[in-house]
Amino acid sequence: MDLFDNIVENEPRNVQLAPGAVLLTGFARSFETPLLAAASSVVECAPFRHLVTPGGHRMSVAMTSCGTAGWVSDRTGYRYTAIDPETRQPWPPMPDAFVDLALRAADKAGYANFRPDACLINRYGPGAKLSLHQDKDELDFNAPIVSVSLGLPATFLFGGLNRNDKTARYRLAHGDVVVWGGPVRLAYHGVLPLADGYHPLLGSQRINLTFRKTR
Ligand code: MD3
Ligand code: FE
Repeated sequence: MDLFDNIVENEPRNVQLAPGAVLLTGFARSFETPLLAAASSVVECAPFRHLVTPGGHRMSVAMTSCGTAGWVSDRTGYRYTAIDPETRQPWPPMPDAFVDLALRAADKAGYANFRPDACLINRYGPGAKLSLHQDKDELDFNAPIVSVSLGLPATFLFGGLNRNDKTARYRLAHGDVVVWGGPVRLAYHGVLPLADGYHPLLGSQRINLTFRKTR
């Protein structure tokens, strides 16, 4: 690979992964500083926690939320709540930098006027993974989900509408944004165990933001 190849490969691209799924490579890179500052302020009010699944397993990914709804799991099931059960306070409001980025990314992918009411923040350390699942706790499947990857790269698994459908693998790197809507909104997806590494801004972590319209 010569220098020219490298420049071309690092150019931001819009890639259609499947009908309804658009990868905007590097889209969030120019917003990394305000996004990470906003994420830190959310985490100060609503700390990361390892939720327990209905099956009783502690999730390896640490999570928190902001917006008027936050995602919660415990022995009784999964749901969105207005109150953070840990702090017993409303979830922190969604920072302007978050709303702005989600709206712009959705717009670029062809989904005008995206107004998320929840943002889940996932923190992966080395070895953390997310098993294959569907996001179906939201009430409005017409709205897309916008995901933003920050920090260490991860291998993302993207399947079909049935758990047993064949999965494709995509590498998601710092600043990559994916908009998931239309036919893939209910597709199975997951994240392979995070490989150890070092990112200049985030150290040995990956942070993923997912913006959702839950109602
Ligand atoms: C495809 N997060 O929070 S983001 C999740 O990297 C979640 O932390 C992963 O899955 C992460 O629920 C993946 C990409 C993503 C998010 C939602 C989707 C892909 C999706 C919904 C439908 C189809
Ligand atoms: Fe998901």
